Amino acid sequence: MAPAPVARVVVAASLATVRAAGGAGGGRGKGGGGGGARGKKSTGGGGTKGSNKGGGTATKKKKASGGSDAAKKKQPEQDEQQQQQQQQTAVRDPPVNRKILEGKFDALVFDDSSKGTDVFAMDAPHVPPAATTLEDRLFFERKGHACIRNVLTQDEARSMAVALIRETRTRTLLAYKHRVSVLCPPGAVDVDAIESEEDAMRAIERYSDEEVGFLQTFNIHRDNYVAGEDDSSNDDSSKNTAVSGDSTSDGIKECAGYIMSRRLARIAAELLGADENEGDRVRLYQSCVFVKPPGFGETNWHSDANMVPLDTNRFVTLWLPLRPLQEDDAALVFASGSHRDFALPYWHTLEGMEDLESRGYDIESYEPLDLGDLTAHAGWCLHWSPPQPEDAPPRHALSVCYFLDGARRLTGREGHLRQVPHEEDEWSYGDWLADVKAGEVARHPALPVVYP
Ligand SMILES: O=C(O)CCC(=O)C(=O)O
Repeated sequence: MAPAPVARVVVAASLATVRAAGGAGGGRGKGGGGGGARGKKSTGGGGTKGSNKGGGTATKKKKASGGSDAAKKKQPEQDEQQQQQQQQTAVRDPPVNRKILEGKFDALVFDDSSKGTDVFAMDAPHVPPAATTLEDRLFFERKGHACIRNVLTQDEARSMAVALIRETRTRTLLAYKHRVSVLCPPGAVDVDAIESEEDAMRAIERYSDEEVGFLQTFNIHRDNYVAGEDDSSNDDSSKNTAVSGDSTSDGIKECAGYIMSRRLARIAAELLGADENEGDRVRLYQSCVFVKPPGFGETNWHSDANMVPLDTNRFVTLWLPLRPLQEDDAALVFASGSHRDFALPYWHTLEGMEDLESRGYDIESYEPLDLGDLTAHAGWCLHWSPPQPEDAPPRHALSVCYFLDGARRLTGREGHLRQVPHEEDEWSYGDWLADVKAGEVARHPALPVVYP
């Protein structure tokens, strides 16, 4: 049975933030606008999931300090030029980080059979009901989100949390570098030269007006492919120099097992309406561990599909807290029905979606959440997360995205801004984008079938 969501007291603040951050326009971490160009803060539309300095209010605080006067004067011009270049490139073809791609999947023979694991048994007697009820599915269809509890036993969830948090910690510097790459204007900072978290925060303080809302560690399960006996192909500098020596091949494999589990994928399959008898298959799009340390800012209103270079509505994200979350912790908050609001992205440009308040969405969330519970949201469902309180422990969550096999890579035709994905997740889709031509069905080792 679908648990009733909790209408949040944050309604006013969150809608104000919708206005400021621009709602569905960008990614979760940075005010984007205009087709996801980087380096320019949105001014009332097109926001990203990142976070605006000023945390949770409608007013974005301008940065008080940072950078020499000369640098400050030069910056807007550079920003504008870079943004224009970026948009031109983006319209032709979404950008790809070739550096990350090179060699990564060379060793993998891709036969497209299911790579889903049974690390969480599918039929053991102790297993709580892992699949969804009809009510869950109807609820999800109407609202665009749902909460499914006890998907994992406490023991299963705890083992998964320990493994994921351990591997995520070894990638903390990498996650800070990612924030720099998302929040700072292109070319402003040499991300490879960032050697510490402090370096990263200084760069963000200097070059960005946004506050850091979270740290993102992408696709630990994909590292599995390169962390075995032969690491020779794994020579990408920006990524791997930031992974500390504590990361182990066994640790990565364990995480990959959890992320690619068929128990989780089955829930996604049911919410996506996949019909096994019709040969429907579910692909893993991306996994991400989101960390919100105490005092980190909000996750902007955004929809995940806005960052996905695929032509599909059949996309779902499962979000699992890696410790029990209380009312004060930063869980996800959803704008109910927003996934069906076809007119929102249709009539509004990415920069002009400031009209959300008048659209009358119910704002709902599900805390408290226990270990083993998850929330699910549809690709186009707007969601947000408040800042993590200063006096609370860090909030870790695993987010796993799936799509129904058959989706095509967006064509990115000129003038069709909606077809150019926001770049926040480029480090993730850069692994496969160049191998799948525009308009082709997205099938690639980096997008493995995980169900059935
Ligand atoms: O955990 C967060 O703060 C953001 C997660 C999110 O936006 C997602 O999983 O889609």
